[in-house]
Amino acid sequence: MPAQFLLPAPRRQLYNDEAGVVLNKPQHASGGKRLIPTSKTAPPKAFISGITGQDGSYLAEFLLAKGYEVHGIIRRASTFNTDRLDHIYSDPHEPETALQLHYGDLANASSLGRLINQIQPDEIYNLGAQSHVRVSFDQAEYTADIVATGALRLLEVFRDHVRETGRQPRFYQAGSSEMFGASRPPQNETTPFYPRSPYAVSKAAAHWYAVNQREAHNLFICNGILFNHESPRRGETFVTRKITRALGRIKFGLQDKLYLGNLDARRDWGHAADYVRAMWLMLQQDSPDDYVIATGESHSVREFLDLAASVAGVNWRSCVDIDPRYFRPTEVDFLQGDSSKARQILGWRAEISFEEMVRAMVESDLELARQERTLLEAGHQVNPRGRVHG
Ligand code: NAP
Ligand code: F7E
Repeated sequence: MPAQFLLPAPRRQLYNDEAGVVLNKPQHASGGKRLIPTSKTAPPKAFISGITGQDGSYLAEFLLAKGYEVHGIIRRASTFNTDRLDHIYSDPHEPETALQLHYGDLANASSLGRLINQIQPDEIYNLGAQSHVRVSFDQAEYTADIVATGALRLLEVFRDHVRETGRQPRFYQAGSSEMFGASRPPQNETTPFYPRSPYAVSKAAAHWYAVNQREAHNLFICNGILFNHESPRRGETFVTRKITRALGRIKFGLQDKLYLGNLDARRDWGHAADYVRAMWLMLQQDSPDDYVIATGESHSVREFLDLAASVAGVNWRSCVDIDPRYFRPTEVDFLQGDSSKARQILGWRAEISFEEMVRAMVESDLELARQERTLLEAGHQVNPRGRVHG
């Protein structure tokens, strides 16, 4: 369904011209309780960069269910890029549309500033990123521009907005366990960063920009340090989805081989639906802080493959080949998070187990493959998706 985009009309004057710039002390400095929702009639508003991604779609769903008005930025693309949102998107001409999409890009600060000033969000979630670690070795400068400088652009817009309006919105920065890189597991908030890719270096820079803005300007900014989280909506070039997608197609006779890289790497894999709840919880606290979000369990890529293949009923040893192109120049060998702080302060814990997540992903990709097979058998031509390597 073609998506249409709407710029909402400004609801009230942005700047207090009579009084000049309003400099209210941020609420968190006095340990006050959360202000939003501001009234019984006005729903809280969230602004999400990266709304078309895996996490953005789960977060949008989560916030809509909580009664938020959700605004997301999408990039102009020559093909539709709102697949993950189509089920919650409604025509903006309909009254009371709670999800609104706007063109925007983390490379373009002035448009971000206009949007934040027009929307006046209560919560800003910066999830936008070139998020593929392997790709970041090929596109280091671009990755730095979007992941590190892009975060800084949005933080600067946020800071100006607070200063100029006296409003007290809150900011979530999507940090990553990749920042720990070569540091020994288990990793928690006190573990030193030792990034092993341009992506991880950029995320570490974004993390410190966020910490510095919080301390320098007394702003409500939280860094979530999230370990890997997956779902049936995971991008198809990340290893988990690459595996489940291929197993589905192999099962239905649509492909023969799956080429992978390092099967020994270990990751702490959770489910994205659990992890977006943690993002929101961070912004509901009295004071801003940084939190590790993880299951505490670690599995190798081989273990993931074993389990997924047994759910799919495929003998992976006969169809998986190792292709060195998927090795990384510098690998992150072992991630296992310790999220005791989030458990104690946020009351957060992962509710979906590793086994449940793998099963959900495999079943969803078996269904996709079944659809493809059915179309082929009915004589339709089907162009398989995902010809790009990753
Ligand atoms: P994802 O599926 O790759 O989504 C990334 C999102 O960022 C997409 O909406 C993408 O838009 C958008 N984006 C890319 N470049 C942009 C730009 N220049 N301006 C604005 N938006 C841009 O990633 P995810 O898995 O949902 O992850 C969400 C965030 O959490 C990312 O920052 C990621 O680095 C971080 N993170 C993820 C994990 C994980 O395991 N999933 C763990 C830790 C941290 P298009 O759809 O147009 O490409
Ligand atoms: O790789 C190995 C690969 O690309 C996981 C991003 O969301 O999580 C993600 O980054 C492991 C690595 O995710 C293939 O070498 C083997 O050791 O699924 P991945 P990632 O690099 O951990 C973090 C937390 C983020 O923040 C990132 O945004 O799997 N692996 N064979 C492979 N990986 C891929 N992609 N493809 C393979 O064929």
